[in-house]
Amino acid sequence: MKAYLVIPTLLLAWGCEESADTSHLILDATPRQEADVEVVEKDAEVIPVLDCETGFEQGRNDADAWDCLDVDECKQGVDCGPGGVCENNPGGYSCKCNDGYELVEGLCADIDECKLPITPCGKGGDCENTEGSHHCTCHNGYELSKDKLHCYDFNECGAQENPCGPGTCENNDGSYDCLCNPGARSCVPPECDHITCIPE
Ligand SMILES: [Ca+2]
Ligand SMILES: [Ca+2]
Repeated sequence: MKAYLVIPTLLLAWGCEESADTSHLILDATPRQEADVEVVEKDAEVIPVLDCETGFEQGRNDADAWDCLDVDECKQGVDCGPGGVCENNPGGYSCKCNDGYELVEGLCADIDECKLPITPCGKGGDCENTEGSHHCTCHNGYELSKDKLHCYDFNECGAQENPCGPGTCENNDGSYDCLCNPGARSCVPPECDHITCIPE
């Protein structure tokens, strides 16, 4: 729907003694008269009143014509929270959340990874939530990943020195077993400082 609004200042700007004929003014232009014509033309502009949809507002487009232009909500101070950035789009905007954040009621809020059914640390470590991430403290038999976000089983059998001594090492989740050679027996803490085989 379009309506039109005419700003009615034509006569006021011209004054009483001038002609209302614009072509006449241009032909006989003096600097002062040219200035008057400009004012008249500007003030006589017909401004349409546009019925813009939500997210748009009336303004001049690139071609200097009146149009419904997208409102950039991001430049109007939309708050996405500390963990996200505002992204403008036609007719609206969205909050793009950083890693470690999720959209909650329109804001990017920290994800509490430690409250997930299976925490990123797994059963091999304790989880501590942090803003935008989390930390893991790994139990014995587990090692921390380089990004410090996971605990993985440590393969004791892959170490340079066989922890079983006279026996075969078998890795398992969180520990390892020793299958002792003939003439050797299993020894576990606290008798020995680690799981190993000792001579019988
Ligand atoms: Ca977190
Ligand atoms: Ca292991």
